[in-house]
Amino acid sequence: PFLQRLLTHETFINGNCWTTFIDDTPDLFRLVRYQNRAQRMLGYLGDVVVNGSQIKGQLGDPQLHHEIEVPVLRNNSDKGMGDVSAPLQDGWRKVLVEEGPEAFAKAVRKYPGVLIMDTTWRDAHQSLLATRVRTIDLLRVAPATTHGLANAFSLEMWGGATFDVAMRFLHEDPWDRLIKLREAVPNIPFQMLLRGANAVGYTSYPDNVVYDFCAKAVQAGMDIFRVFDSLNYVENMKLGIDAVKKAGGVVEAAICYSGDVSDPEKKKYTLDYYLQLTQELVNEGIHILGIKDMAGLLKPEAAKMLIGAIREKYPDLPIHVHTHDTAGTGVASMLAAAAAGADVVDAALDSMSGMTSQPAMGALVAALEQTNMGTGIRMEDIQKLNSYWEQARLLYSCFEANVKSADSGVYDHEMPGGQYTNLMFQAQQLGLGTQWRQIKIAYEEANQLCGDIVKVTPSSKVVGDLAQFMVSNSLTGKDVEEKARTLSFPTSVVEFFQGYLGQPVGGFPEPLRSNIIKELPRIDGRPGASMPPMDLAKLKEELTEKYGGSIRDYDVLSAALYPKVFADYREIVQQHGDLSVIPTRYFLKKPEVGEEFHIEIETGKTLIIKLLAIGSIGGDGRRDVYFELNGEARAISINDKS
Ligand code: 3PY
Ligand code: ZN
Repeated sequence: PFLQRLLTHETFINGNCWTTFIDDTPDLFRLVRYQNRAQRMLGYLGDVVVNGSQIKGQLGDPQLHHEIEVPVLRNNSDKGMGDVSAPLQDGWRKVLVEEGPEAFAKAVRKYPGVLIMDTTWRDAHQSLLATRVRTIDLLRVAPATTHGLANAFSLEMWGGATFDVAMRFLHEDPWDRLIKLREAVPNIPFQMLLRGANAVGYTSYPDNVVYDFCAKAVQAGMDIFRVFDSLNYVENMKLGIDAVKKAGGVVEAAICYSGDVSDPEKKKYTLDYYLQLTQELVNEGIHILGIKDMAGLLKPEAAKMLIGAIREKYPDLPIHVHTHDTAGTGVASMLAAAAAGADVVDAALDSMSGMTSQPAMGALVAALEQTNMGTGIRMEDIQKLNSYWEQARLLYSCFEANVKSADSGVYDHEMPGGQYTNLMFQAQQLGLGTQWRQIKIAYEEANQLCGDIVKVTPSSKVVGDLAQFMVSNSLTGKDVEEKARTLSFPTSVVEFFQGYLGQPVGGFPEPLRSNIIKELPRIDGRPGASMPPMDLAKLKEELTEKYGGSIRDYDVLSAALYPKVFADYREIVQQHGDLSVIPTRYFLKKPEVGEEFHIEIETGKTLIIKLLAIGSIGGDGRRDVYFELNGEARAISINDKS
């Protein structure tokens, strides 16, 4: 095609071809690059045709066989929502951008109703669909969302597991997701989950990495950071809080909720404990207090007690409550929280809600409408957005964890929503599916062995790993205590007991700690405090040398947080280009022969592709796959792995 283009070029035909012609005709090179890009992408599609999708965790094919229909919302001009074909500028983000985090927090506190954070773009799919929702499907619903959820407090759309899963399993860039969505959604604040000193990772990082990460996140479009620590260890949180503040973001410092404040028998995580913790966070000058009920343990009465007590003591502090609907109490608990003085509560669009995800937005909004705590979100818009997510749920059906019902057993095992589906799925894959019940029992025991800790990423991984270790080695809690010196525990467990995550409430249980870590070093303060800063400038040089000049500061952070995951991701990009633009149906499943589909590789540049035929296998174990690409036939040779 390059030659063809050259030979048919007007200048060339007219014989005016001098040596600088090629330099003066950059179109030719753009063409080559573009052809190259298309070819590399066909390599991916061809591989899916021959070998099936290799996306980890995928079981079967998507159940949706057409493009998701994008909803069209009705004009809402009395709210300033005029032309629904363009993004809306009005919303809470305007207050934040124009007046800054303090004024934003004050305005939220003053709002007469209750505001909603929509978790559909982060926690909901992390909890139901293994975090597998791709940027392309978020971008498609973004225009409707800017209007439908214009009065939402925020959209949770980044952080938690989305960062590494994007690179690791979806082969796409998490920063691009943030940047592109920001452009599409100028009016609703974006919120992310920041694991304090663990940032978006599973371990502690040097302080400068956390600072730089937050600064770059704000630069790319992040607004509100829910900062937590997986052990409620305030020293770790202080770092995250300071990093967000310096970056200019809104600090929502979150208490992770464990136990049951309404149960006098539960003595560890009491109302007094949470009030004391709130005071410590307030001392840090936070903008908003988050109550992060990651497992869905906050029963309605407990919500009333906890939020009521904090509201009374801190009348000016905005309170934002998060829960999971694992036991089925989500809506009731959020209503109780709102009645007790919460300013913001979390929900997910109906078809992405329930069970291990957040409570249903429609139910919550409808219930709040009957009170004087309206959310400013129209029910009809929820229905329209919901129709998109109903279809998306089918598109991603191959990542469903198959949770079919509520589980009030969560009050005993206390598994966070995201981990529940994950562990259930892993148990099935490891052939331990029938022993799922055993895993839950072991999880409860493992938690007690660790000292009844707060369980949320990454501390929940420690308990989960220990539970799986116990089940696969047929060990009871008592066995673990007795044989601890001779057992070879998972690394995460050993490191937890060494103190690599921080200090748990009430300290480490002894003699178990000493028996597990033996002579290994102990960290008795904040783990990051003893880490030397990472030389990010040097890392950038190394990456640039390896990958060329396209390395951005964002990439440096991806590599700093996840060196191996980033390297693997880059390798796939070198091989196939940016795969995030492939529509999900063709990313996960081969097209039918003769089926035509489109890939917009950049604005205004679309590949029109058709699968023509699949060749027979050659002696070298390879097959040719024939595509039509923008009207031209292309053959791609693919190694048949079957
Ligand atoms: C995460 O850290 O990813 C969580 O979702 C915790 O709830
Ligand atoms: Zn959550």
